[in-house]
Amino acid sequence: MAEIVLHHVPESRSQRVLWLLHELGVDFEVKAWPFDKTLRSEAFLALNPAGRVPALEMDGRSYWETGAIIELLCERFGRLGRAPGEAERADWLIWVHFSETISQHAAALTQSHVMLREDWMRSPTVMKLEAARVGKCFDAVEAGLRGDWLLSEFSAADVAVGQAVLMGRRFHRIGDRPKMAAWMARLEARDAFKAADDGAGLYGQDFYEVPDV
Ligand SMILES: N[C@@H](CCC(=O)N[C@@H](CS)C(=O)NCC(=O)O)C(=O)O
Repeated sequence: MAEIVLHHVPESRSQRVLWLLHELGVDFEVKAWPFDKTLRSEAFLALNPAGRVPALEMDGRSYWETGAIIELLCERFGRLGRAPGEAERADWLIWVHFSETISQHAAALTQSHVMLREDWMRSPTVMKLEAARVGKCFDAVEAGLRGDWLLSEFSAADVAVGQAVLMGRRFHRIGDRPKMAAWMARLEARDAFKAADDGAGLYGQDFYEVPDV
């Protein structure tokens, strides 16, 4: 078995770690899990007691929480992070963890649009609000982009926020945010992005319209 094993559900937050591992150019294996009760099995809970992906086996233990895994991998491989004391450290941390803010809205919308099958189970008002909040997050990305990347050079912050935007743009279009649209095109042109594009997973549609309320 490889020294690093990523426990992964396609198109979920674990794609963020998959993409980063490809960017880092390290050897790893992927163990794919279905997005169902299997994540509550004893075998999976031993990897992440919260029953969520990603989980990453490395150095004889399992790590969980995407932001923590991103920090650990960048420290371990000495690339794509910003170490304490470096000028862009604070901004790097902010963007890496801001990806979770976007993901929380995308996760709520995924639950409403994809997981809850009956109309009575979902709240159109909440769905509309959550989609609008994805848009507010996109505004922050548009405002934060001053050059080609979120920081002065490409970093794991671009991977983190870029993958969160992939999830978020299923519910709110990038629209008239030209810097963000060009940045996403740059990200999607990267070999590591293409290598982490693992096909169908959580979603059956490219875009889910906001309910008319
Ligand atoms: N904050 C956590 C969230 C992890 C998370 O909720 N992952 C979702 C997939 S995107 C999941 O595994 N959900 C399974 C469930 O809620 O049962 C992280 O970033 O690792």
